[in-house]
Amino acid sequence: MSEERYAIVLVDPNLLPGSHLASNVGLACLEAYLAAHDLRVRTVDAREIEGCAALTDVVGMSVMDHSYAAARALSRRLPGKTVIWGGWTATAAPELILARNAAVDYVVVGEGERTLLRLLRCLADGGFPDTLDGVACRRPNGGVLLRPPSSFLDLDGLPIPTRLAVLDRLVFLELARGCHGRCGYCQETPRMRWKSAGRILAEIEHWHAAGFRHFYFGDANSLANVRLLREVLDGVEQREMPIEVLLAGRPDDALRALPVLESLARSRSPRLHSIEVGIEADSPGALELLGRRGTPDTNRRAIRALCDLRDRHSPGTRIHANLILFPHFDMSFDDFVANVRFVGDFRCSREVLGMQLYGLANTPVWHAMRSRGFRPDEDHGFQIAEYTFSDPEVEALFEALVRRPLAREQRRPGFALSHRRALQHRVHDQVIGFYDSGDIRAAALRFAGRGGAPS
Ligand code: B12
Ligand code: SF4
Repeated sequence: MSEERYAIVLVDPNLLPGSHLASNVGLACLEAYLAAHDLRVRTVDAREIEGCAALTDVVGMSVMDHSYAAARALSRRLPGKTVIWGGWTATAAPELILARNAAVDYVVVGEGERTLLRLLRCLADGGFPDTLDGVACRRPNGGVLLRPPSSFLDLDGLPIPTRLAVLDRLVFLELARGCHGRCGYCQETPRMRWKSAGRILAEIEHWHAAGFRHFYFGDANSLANVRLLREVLDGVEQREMPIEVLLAGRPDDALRALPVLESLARSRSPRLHSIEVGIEADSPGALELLGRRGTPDTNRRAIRALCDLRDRHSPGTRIHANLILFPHFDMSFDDFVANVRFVGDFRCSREVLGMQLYGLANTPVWHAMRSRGFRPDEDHGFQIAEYTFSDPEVEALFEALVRRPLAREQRRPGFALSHRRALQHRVHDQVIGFYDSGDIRAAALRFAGRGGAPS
């Protein structure tokens, strides 16, 4: 008797040495959706695909910048299969991907659930998906055909994601999709949609019944809809589910959500585990260069208020202020000094300190970088990470503080993410050193080998 075949095998191509497929929320949603439409699906990691490729004609890969090179190599090893890419990098650069990757047949752009189902049905019927929204493919006579998605999904209508939405006992729960932030360096679509409180509570009940207690209200926007957040937290309290929540949002949203956050900080069930706030930069100039709403004043008021809530009601809660030390190639030295002052004033955690801005494919920042002649790195989803700063003092400082030490680390055999993180910690220590010196500018200039008479 022949083994039953899969309509598609989904792959997370990101294979770190010694790792296994732990979690991927996108694939968790796709698995659940296809299964709900009676398709046989299997999800595997990069090592397992070789073993089960014979059981399917179609392989789907979830591609982000850090997994781009692995996805490309894997796709080449699947001759005779129909290869479909989806995910963030795929969505950002479908034309480039199809032009550079002969092994990729189709790219699904944006939300994958309905589009992938339609594409699989079309392929099973022997059709050519040139009329399907949200699919990019090669035209038979050359060139790429791209039909952007024409509508968004009703999030309440989607099935609850599978166990792949859980990483180390932490459940990643989508409250919304899209983001109205429109920051110039972000690939997120500006069209924002929310799940209803009832649906979110049903998901929490589902995972709670399965024994999970930690919930990441993810997607950078859990503070943006204050009424929804209140309804969800009240619902959790009424249902007496002893869970811990991790929240994320922008400073202005955190300020608007303060009353809700205050009652959450006071509550023992649900408990406020942590809040991650996107500061990104703490000078008006750098925020403007990033195309980011908000001001240093909102940044500071938000973090101060959150630290105050923590100190008064919930000492165990962690406040993460995400900041990019070198946030733009046209930044000034004063922008750097302002960032150091922020890190020092709030003793921001070294774990969330971003060292530099990355140009993500097809964002306004990326286009500006390209017009300067900075080169995309094809192995990292066309990201731009190598560039010079227009201010010579910033350039000298970046070279001494980040670029040269990072290059030295990367030359070591067995360079891994942990080495990068260790460097991030050393940079953080140095930043605190600049701050504690009492004259940030002079200390940083001295470090950069540019003299540095006190200003
Ligand atoms: C929660 C989160 C995390 C969590 C957990 C991620 C997880 N377990 O999946 C943690 C903290 C671990 C994490 C880590 C990282 N993350 Co993260 N993360 C997120 C965040 C905020 C939400 C992810 C999520 O739940 N999405 C909801 C799902 C449903 O959406 P989705 O993944 O896009 O999937 C849909 C479509 O893309 C598509 N699709 C996806 N795959 C496929 C495959 C096929 C075949 C098809 C057809 C369609 C398809 O269909 C899906 C359903 O509609 C996103 C931003 C966001 N809003 O998505 C960033 C984001 C995905 N992360 C990002 C990054 C950079 C990282 C890190 C590299 C950070 C770092 N420096 O370490 C690591 C990488 C870790 C790893 N190995 O994957 C970037 C990726 C950018 C890029 N272009 O690659 C994002 C977009 C944030 C950003 N704006 O920069 N992350
Ligand atoms: S607020 Fe965050 S998710 Fe929203 S557009 Fe800006 S960077 Fe992207």
